[in-house]
Amino acid sequence: MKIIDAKVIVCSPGRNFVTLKITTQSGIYGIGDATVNGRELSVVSYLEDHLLPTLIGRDARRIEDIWQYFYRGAYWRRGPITMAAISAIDMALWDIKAKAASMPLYELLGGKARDKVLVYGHANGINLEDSVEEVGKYLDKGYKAIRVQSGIPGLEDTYGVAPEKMYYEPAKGNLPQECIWDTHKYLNFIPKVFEKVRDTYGYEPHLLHDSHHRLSPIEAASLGKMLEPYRLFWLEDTVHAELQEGFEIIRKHTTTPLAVGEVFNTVYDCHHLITNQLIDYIRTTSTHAGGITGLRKIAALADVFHVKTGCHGATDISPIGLAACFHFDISINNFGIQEFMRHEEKIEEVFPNSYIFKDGYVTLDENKIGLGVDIDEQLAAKYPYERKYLPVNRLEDNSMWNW
Ligand code: GCO
Ligand code: MG
Repeated sequence: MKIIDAKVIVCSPGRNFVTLKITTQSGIYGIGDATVNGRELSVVSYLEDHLLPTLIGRDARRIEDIWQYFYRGAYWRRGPITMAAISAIDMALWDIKAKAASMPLYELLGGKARDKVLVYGHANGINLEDSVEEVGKYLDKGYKAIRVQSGIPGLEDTYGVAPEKMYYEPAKGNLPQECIWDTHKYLNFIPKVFEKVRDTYGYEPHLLHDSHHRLSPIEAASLGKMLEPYRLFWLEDTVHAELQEGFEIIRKHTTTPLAVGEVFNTVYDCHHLITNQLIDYIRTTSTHAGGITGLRKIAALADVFHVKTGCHGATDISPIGLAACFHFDISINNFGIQEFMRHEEKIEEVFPNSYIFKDGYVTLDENKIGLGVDIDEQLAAKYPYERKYLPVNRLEDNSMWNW
């Protein structure tokens, strides 16, 4: 099954996406997601200038070999750009293989290990009352798990909060927005949000929270401790995980479950945290950690060490990347939860898909072969690329901080 064509499609139906389409001699094609938010064109160049010329002519059936060729075959390996490019190739090849077998992809991954995939949505409020109200809306929609973020009194902009609510996307503007951060204000406020949410809705819904890399290990430990009474499903990205030994400090002090890894790209980024049981959920995702092949390697290691998966599924993961996550989620045993932010309608139109949300879970259409998602290229062409940046953070004294 010879690969005869591979092309990159960039579109911006509300936000930028990089899509790879691989076509084989038999006429079967597959698609993959290579979007890196705010750095899209670097992946386009890595694919077009370096990988695709060597992909043409290869046998599309040899997924592991092609993965290894691009992973081991690169002297300068790993990193988000390299791995997003490999991810897209990998996803497209799995899509082709499953289409050739006339099966939904999960069948090739061992079949369903569960009937449905637990997902969490995002309740974002500009203040405490607004956040509590938003949680109610998600409960009304049937969500069983909800991530809660809130504007912080005294801070103008807070990660995870925007007027668009359901379709929150932080990358905007022709130049990066500069936000001001203050950990003291944040730590004083966030426990009150969870206290109010639990007082209002009780302990049945799963609640999650993302600190988005802003704390030091001891601050993270203190937050985890303060949140213990509210029994979170997870506390995510408290610290930037570059210094992984820092997680030992957090772990020593709190029983709040910890999630990390949406910015990780390989099993080597997470093996210390996994093998030392310093985290409970690994957030690596299809689009950034080497596709289905990369994710399966990470999940297999995690399984041995009581770590479950919780794939990143923000709106910068296209419906193709999200579909790849769902097939992976449904087929492994140590699945924990899947992030599901939902895309705007015009994105859904460009990427017609077949995953179905109902009562807090996503199911996959058994009659759809491959990934069960496509790209409408004519429609995509109507939305050309727009340069957009993720924001940056400064502290109140104007020094740089993590966003
Ligand atoms: C999440 C993430 C996102 C990221 C975004 C960056 O947990 O969903 O933290 O909100 O900020 O994906 O591109
Ligand atoms: Mg996150």
